[in-house]
Amino acid sequence: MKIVTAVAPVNIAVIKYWGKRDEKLILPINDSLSATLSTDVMCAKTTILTSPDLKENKFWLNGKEQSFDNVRLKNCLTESKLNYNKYIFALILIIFLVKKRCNSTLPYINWKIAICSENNFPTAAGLASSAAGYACLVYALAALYEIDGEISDIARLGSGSACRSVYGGWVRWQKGILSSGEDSIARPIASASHWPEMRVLVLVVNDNQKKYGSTIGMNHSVETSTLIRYRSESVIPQRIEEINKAILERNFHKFAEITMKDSNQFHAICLDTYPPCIYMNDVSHAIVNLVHHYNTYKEENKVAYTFDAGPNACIYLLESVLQEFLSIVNYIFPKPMDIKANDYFKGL
Ligand code: 2P0
Repeated sequence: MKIVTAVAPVNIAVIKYWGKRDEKLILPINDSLSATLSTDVMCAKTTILTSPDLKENKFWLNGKEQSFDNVRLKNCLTESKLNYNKYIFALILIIFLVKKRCNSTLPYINWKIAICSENNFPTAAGLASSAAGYACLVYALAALYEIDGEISDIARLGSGSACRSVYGGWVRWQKGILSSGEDSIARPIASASHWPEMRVLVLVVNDNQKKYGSTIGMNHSVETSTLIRYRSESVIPQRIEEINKAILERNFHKFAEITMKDSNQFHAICLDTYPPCIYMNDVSHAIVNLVHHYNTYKEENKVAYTFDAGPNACIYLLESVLQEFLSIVNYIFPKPMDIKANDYFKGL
């Protein structure tokens, strides 16, 4: 019997991934960049067991057993039908690809496996649950089958943003140019210890499941938004180099400006999508106003917001202003706001 456990945290993008050029291979239209949080909070945990005594493959997601080896699933694999169950399909594909990359003489390669995955935060509420989940799954499988090399490309096939959670610290997902997707991989640009004063607050405005999933939302954006092309072709190439530089130089003022501009442009694209997919709500906008007022009062950017495909705010700030900013948030939003994480992102 062999058993492995992996933990992978969520990542919070400062340059957003939005839009694919290849739906099946999950190839993005633009580079993106994120920080992977620490494993203390908001992470996925996966345990995989393999044993000659297991009669069938088993899979539990957040405590619920999911059907794994059944006829429809096998049809789905042979006929490449993605419509049965996207998650299970991705799971089978990932297992297949990991096994293909490992040493085929491993004595337990043909044993059945039991997988147990869970998140310690709301699933599908715009809090990057799929990124942590798939990164964790791939990491655990790679450990089980003793793979040393590249795995971010396999994680990407589960969920695009998952490729960034395979690494800790600051991570850039380069879109790549090859149609095979081989060069669409994540690369760490700096470790978490490079900027040890950096903190992330997640202000949970609403943890219900989101109305429009990211996959559908970004597909509609690619089909209908004119702004999305302008962003990927004319804005991101320069913007990503600038934020890379700001991170390497630990220039918070510049980092914050770019982070907030990119969040705003991403949501402008969502509004430019027809019909629009609106993720932010009035509380989200109130947080935006609060951050700008705070930065104006401080006469430089001390805090940066960024919003994913949901109303919840991710706030980047340095330790020196954490307590003051938190007090203001608690004063202005006394009750419904649930401050989920006061994160030290140390990486995997
Ligand atoms: C990001 N998001 O860069 C952006 C910002 C949401 C907004 O990556 O279709 O769940 O599975 O590749 O990875 C969410 O997209 O989408 C996402 P798929 P995914 O974090």
